[in-house]
Amino acid sequence: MKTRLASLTLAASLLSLPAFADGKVTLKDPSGDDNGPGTYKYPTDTVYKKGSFDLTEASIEKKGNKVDFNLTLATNLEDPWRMGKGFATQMIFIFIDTDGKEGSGHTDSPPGLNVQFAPASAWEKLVILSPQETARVKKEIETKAAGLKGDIVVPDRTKGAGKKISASVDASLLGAGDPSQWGIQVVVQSNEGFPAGNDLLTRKVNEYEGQHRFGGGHDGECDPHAIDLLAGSAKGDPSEVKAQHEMLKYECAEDGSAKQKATLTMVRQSK
Ligand SMILES: [Ca+2]
Ligand SMILES: [Ca+2]
Ligand SMILES: [Ca+2]
Repeated sequence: MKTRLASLTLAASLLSLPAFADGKVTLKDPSGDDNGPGTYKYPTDTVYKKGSFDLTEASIEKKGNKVDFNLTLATNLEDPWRMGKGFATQMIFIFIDTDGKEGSGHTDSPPGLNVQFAPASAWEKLVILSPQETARVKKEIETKAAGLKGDIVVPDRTKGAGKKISASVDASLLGAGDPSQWGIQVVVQSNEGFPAGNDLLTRKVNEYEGQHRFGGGHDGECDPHAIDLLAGSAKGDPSEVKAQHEMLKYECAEDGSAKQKATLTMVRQSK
């Protein structure tokens, strides 16, 4: 009887512990899918070398009172524009659903991405990794995404080395919780120092690619300005390419506004 009770108690305590509650999550993405909904092309300038916007892994780990972010791309980072942070052309958006509750959080995104989130994937926090000065990124958020600014975190330092863009932020800025339990979406964009209109330092996708414009989309704002993102089970499986293309499906109205915006969902660490 005593043994049975003990094993029941053990079973109960195991059940209450979420699987993989180890403070760390590693999500993988297939390579070669840096084409948004399947049609996007890189700008023609040689600084946008092959693989520059191809995400292969996103790792988030809580260490003490810090949360470390490591994003791996398919090619070595370079700093052709002398930004001083070890990378230049990339800009990474990490959306975090900390509570997993339908309808809780933001379903919109900062201007320039042209995506929305499904209500079940509404986000609580967004971490932006940019090669721009932190002060500039914060000022852009202040003026262009005022309604979201309380939930956007810009790390004090972001650096690129090898194929990795890394940053660390105070865990308190991301609310409570264990990264292995979060819903996460990572959107790869390109750092644009001279953003058009109200775009938050993002590079436009047009119908035809140009020296500093992605192609294969639409000249209006109905197309998602997202080059790569996580999808499916985030294990790097080839099926995730199709899942990404599905997620980034969009429809344009005649005036170039969105008839149906691309709607993103979160991915989670597989149990
Ligand atoms: Ca990829
Ligand atoms: Ca466009
Ligand atoms: Ca992808």
